Amino acid sequence: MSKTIIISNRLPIKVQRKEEGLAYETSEGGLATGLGSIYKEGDNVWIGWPGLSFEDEEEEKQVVQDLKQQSMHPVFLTESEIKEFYEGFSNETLWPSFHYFSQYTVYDDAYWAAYQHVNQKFCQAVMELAQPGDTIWVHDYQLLLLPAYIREAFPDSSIGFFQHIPFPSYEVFRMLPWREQILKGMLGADLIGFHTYDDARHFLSSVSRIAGMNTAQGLIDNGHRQIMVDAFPMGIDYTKYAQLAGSPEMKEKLIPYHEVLHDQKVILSIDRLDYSKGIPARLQAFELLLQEYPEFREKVTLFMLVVPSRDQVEKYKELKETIDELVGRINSSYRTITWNPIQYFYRSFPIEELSALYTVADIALITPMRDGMNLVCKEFIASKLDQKGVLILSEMAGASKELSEAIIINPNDLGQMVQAMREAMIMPEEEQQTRMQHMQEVLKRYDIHQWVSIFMNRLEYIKLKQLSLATE
Ligand code: GDG
Repeated sequence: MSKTIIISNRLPIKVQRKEEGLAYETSEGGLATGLGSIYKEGDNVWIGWPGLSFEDEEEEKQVVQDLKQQSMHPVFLTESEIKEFYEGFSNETLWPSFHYFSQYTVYDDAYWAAYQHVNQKFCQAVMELAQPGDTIWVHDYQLLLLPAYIREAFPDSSIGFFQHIPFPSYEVFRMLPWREQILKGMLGADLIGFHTYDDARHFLSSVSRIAGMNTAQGLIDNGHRQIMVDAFPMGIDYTKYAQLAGSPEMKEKLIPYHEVLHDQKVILSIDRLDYSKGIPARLQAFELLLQEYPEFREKVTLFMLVVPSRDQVEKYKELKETIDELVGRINSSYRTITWNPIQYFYRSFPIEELSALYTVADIALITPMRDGMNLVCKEFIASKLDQKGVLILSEMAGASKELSEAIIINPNDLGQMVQAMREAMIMPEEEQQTRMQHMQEVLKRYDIHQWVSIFMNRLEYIKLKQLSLATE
């Protein structure tokens, strides 16, 4: 019986070391939910890094056994691999480059060597568990070389690859010294998916110009196999967010918010700490709003959640300082005894609290400089049971391609962001509801379960097509 293997850098689990031993908490992330119905079935398995370094081989053996019960298989990384493969090549080379922050890109051969080595390590784990004919789905930019490594070991297997972050234009991608090896790595897959057609188009253009392959109609012929490239915009677990927002506990959760906020409008901003998310420009635009439209002072509060992330990396430390300074400056300039313009939190919240914020917010201000998709804006929409609320969304987020009823802005245009906030503050409820209804329909129809099933069906289709071409 063939099985399905999912591979991502991180396993959908958090491991914690407690006094009584190791504790495992399953992730509530969208991908884990969507793939839950797959990896937990039969012999299927999810391979990935459990996110901690362990003390000795005994402890590692324990982790292998514990995770096996939950259909997971760990790949252990050493301290230096975490530094060079994960923080290094993945987050200091590929991440900035693919998000069009080329000036931040670190070009380091040692990072590249570690990246190749760890991708091989993941391949070893696959080889231990896979049989020829299995279906394998590799996720994201940390594992771009893995499809080709697996292909070498199992030439006939079905391999899908999905990239969760943007794929940059050829002119940006070509700057990477390892561009050709990266493309060849990805081309080990049979189906290569991105969030948007633009990402897919950029990838195809790099394949044609760097690898010299024919890419007509999103199909690549590498001389042995036909490889399909397409857009699969990722959805969310819509029902989960709608149910959370409508749960009986939610009313109670909202009481303290209403006590503090009275009749103020709430603008919500939620992101991981990352320069790609455009947080400083968003703060500057909010400051301009208060400066240019004094009538909004004491009438609006910005709830800004920044979730700690990668704060060992220098660029992220600097960003945190910039945000702290901006928030301090704006609050100290405009606050009154009864009003604080920005409620700023630098920590993560339980999902129920997040849902309360989505429910209470009048406006979601999502203005990344670049974002593969952005799920926060979709979760906000799913939480709006009364369909009141306005989404302001950057045109640089993949989600803007689907959510055309949002107020779409260019995150580099502060003036436009100020006008968008003003428009959102005074938008009639009827208009809010019409826009929200359209966006909800799109997200309900194309949720995370649909996304998984469409990708898997397409992978099956291209595999059958390859077979029929081979027998022609
Ligand atoms: C990458 C791409 C693409 C946030 N704060 C808390 C919390 N979250 C959850 C949100 C949402 C998720 O984290 C963030 O998802 P995003 O899509 O916004 O961003 P990335 O993490 O950068 O993810 C991105 C995504 O992959 C999927 O393909 O959309 O473009 O960069 O689900 O709800 N969850 C909890 N507490 C928090 O404080 N529990």
